[in-house]
Parts: sequence; structure tokens; C-alpha cells
Amino acid sequence: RFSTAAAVQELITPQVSINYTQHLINGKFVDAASGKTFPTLDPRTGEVIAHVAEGDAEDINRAVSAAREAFDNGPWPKMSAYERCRILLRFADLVEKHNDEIAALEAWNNGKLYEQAAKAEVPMFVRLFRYYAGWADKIHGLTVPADGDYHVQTLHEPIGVAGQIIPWNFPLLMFAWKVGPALACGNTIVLKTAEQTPLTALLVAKLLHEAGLPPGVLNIVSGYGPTAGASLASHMDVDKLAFTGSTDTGKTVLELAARSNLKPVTLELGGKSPFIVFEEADIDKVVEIAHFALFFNQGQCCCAGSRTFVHERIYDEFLEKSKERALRRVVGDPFKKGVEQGPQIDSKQFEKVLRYIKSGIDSNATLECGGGRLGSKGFFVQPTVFSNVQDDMLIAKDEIFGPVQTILKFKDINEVIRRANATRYGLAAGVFTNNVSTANTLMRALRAGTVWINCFDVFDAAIPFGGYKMSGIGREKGIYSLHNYLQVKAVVSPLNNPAW
Ligand code: TXE
Repeated sequence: RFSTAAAVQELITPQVSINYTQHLINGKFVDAASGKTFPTLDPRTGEVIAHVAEGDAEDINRAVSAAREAFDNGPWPKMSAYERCRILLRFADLVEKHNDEIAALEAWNNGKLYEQAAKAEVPMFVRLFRYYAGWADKIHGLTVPADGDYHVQTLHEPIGVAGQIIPWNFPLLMFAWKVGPALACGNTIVLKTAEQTPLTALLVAKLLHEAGLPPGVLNIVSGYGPTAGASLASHMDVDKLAFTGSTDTGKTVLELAARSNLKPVTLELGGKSPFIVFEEADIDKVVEIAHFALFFNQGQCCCAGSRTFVHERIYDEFLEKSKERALRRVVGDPFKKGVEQGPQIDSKQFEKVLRYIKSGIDSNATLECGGGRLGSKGFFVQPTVFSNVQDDMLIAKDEIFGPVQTILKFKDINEVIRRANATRYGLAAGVFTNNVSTANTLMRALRAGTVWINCFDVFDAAIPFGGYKMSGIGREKGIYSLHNYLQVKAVVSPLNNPAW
């Protein structure tokens, strides 16, 4: 009942050309210092779609020098905040104008649905930049009522050169979450994109320069983590680091930051988010939301509802309907209308997902549907559902990051709170109930950065996002994200100026 392998192979070439593959340093596209390039792939086929400049320590040095110069001596941090706001607004307009082209490149390089990119992600990118443009001229300090005859104020100043490392699952949105607040606050940036998805950041950065961004304010280096990424994290002239990716790499970059110049670090890491369904929930509706919460973006979401806890009284019906829904999921070419799921990003992630499926089978969870590769080309995985999942199984503990739903049974509220919190992660949670006191109890008891009640994956530029425990440090989006990119300076002067 899955779409056939033949459909998977009948690929549509996106109507977009790839014009930017070099690093962007000091406002110019340049080759890697070493002259090296690396291939970037189409996840539908595994075929190369472009060769991209491969950055290492020397490229990071050049990019950081440009960002340092732009911060210390360039116009950006000193520019009127209103002018910065207008540049960001012009940029948002330009992206909106090129919506479909940008979406096509995003889908091509990532394997995500073209419709999802065109109708949700690029518009959300635009919304995020308009939101941050709005903040640019509303950042100000306080007048502080200190004891004694002193006038005391705080200045909120940009922190300096921000190093930013982003992953491949939402290349454009991760760009917006990081670049938006850093620019609104007047910082300069060196961004290292994920090696799997270097293309759209370069395309939108070109538009940002067309909108009036001065050279050197945003520099982009493509390349791998242990080379380019590690050089950025440990650079002595980078004042702040923001990272999204795996918990293991998060630990590595935190250590690199500490061992170099103790730059402050924000981390947005993995998750194993509980999705809790109480007995009185509307089963049909919640089955659909639970399906979306897990399978959206091929299951490659840090906040995926990846532990579906269902009350024992509705468990059997919920399971049957979840399985039936997964069997109906249309997998195929992400450029085709009606397709709901494309390929995983690359062979490494594809193999990882298949390994976890095997581990689920080996640990005696019940494989309800799916369980293997789809087709013989690219990185497609069958939508998979496991029931009879126990908390100590690897599939219930680790972040699978693929289209694998694990369904667990619970009896009562205290038990499910304890089990939902028994994880090293704490990124998000979903609660489905019509009972106000159940909702009120869970929203407080769950140790997660976001609790969605009777909804899931509701994102908005103004809603903060981030993790408890090993899901991260700090918050992105909303007013909270600005704190990551500002220094607070206290300024104290006597009220009655002494006669010197
Ligand atoms: O992550 P990495 P990978 C999770 C998900 C996935 C797993 C592995 O479970 O299956 O992580 O994915 C850069 N110094 N998430 O291997 O390695 C790297 O180049 C500096 C959750 O892709 O964390 C890329 O730009 N940088 C997640 C970025 O880190 C380094 C999104 C992420 O890669 C580096 C992605 C190093 N030593 C994966 N090593 C989320 N939170 O949404 C790698 N990088």
C-alpha cells in the first residue's frame, strides 16, 4: 500500500539552478583556501547535485577576520536601529518574492516536501525576519534605582562576532532562528551550514546583501563539523556560539568553547518527546495529530512526538487506527503533489533509522507495519509503527530521527508523568485531554521546554523554544532569543558631579 518503487524513481527535476556554491566572506563569494570542494546530494537518488567549497580552519579564520572587522570598524553595529530594521524588512520582501525558487532548492537539497517548503517553511522564514526586524529598534536598557546618589543605567550592546552552527533538517528555519536575532541586535556572524544542506543559506544570503547588508556582517562557510565547525567553536575571536544538532556534538562544541575563550554557548539538541493521550481524547483527531507529530519532515524533527503514551482504555483502538494511518502514508518524490513523505537526508541517517528498527524487533516490540527500506534508490524508509514498546528499549530511549512511531501503554496520571520525565531529554511534550485539572497538572509536572496541550508542533516567531536537561541550553525565538546576542553593561555615575 506504499507508493511503489517505480513512483519513487520517476523523479521530477526542480525548476531551479544552483548559482552559489562558494563561501561567502566579506560580501564576496570565494573558493575555499585549499581549493577543495565536496559533493552535495539529492536524497531522492543519492546523486550529486553540486560541488561546494569545503571550508576548514583557514576559511574560518578568514570569515572570522571579516566579521571582526565589520563589527569593530564597520557600519552595522553603529547604524541607526531603524535602518537595520529596514534592511531586514527589505530582505523578507525579497525572500517572499523568490518563495518558490528558494523552496525548490530547499526541497531538492534536503528531500523534504516541496509543498511544505513553499507553503510553510519559506513563509515562516519571512515571518521570522519580519519579527526580528521589529525588534531591531526596540532594544534598550533600563534606568536602575540603585541606593546612594548615583545615576545607574544599563546599556544592551551587541555581543560581537557570533559563530553559528546549524543542522540539515530545517536549513532555512535554522538560519532564521539564528541569523535573525543576531542581526537585529547588531552583531556580525560566521555561519557554518550543515554539510548535507549548504545551498539555500548561500542563496538567501545573496538576497540579504541585495537588501543592503554591509559586507562582512554575515559570512558563510560550508564544510564538515570536525574541521570547519570545530575551528569556529574554538576560535579565540568569536564572542558567542550558537549550535543546533546532536547532544553529543553539543557537548563537544561546549567543551571547545570553554577550552578556547570561554565564549557563551546556546545549544538546541536532541529530544525524545512524550505525546500523552488520555482516555477521554477524541481518538480519530488525536491519532492524526500523533501521526503528524512523529512523521512530519520524515521524522527528522528535534521535537518529534516520539514516545506516544496512550491510556490503556483506548490503547487498542488508538493503535489500530495509528497503524492504519501509517499504512496510508504516501511515500515518494517530495516534488509530487499528494506525497506525504520523502527520503531521509543521507545514507548515515538512513542506516541509523534502519538499525533502530532492527533493535526494536530484536527487543521484542511488536512491528505493526513498515520496518524496512522503500524502493532501491535514495534514502526512503517505510512508515513504521511499533506497539508493545517498553521504556527500557532503545527505541523508547534514543532519538531515532526517522519515520518510526513507538506506542506505549499507561494506566494513570502519576505513572505517565514519571515515565514521560524518565529521559535525559526535555525538549517538548504533548498532552491530549479534555480534563482541565489533568492539563494543569501536566503542564507543570512535565520537564520540557515546550508543552503543547491538545495541539502539537505549533511554532511561531514569538514563542520561545529550547530544552530542559540534555536537550539544550538557552531559548531561541521570541524575546528570549535576544538575550543570547546582547551584553548588558551597567553604567554608574554620581548624581552630584564632584568638582574635580
Ligand atoms: O548531527 P551533528 P548529525 C540529531 C539526530 C541525528 C543525530 C546525528 O538524532 O540523527 O543528531 O546527526 C556540525 N564541531 N540531530 O550527525 O553532528 C555539523 O557539521 C563543530 C538533532 O547531522 O550534531 C552540522 O553542521 N561542529 C538535531 C551540525 O554540527 C560539528 C538536528 C549538526 O551535526 C562537529 C540534527 C564538531 N566536532 C541532528 N561535528 C536537532 N536538534 O534538531 C559536527 N558538527
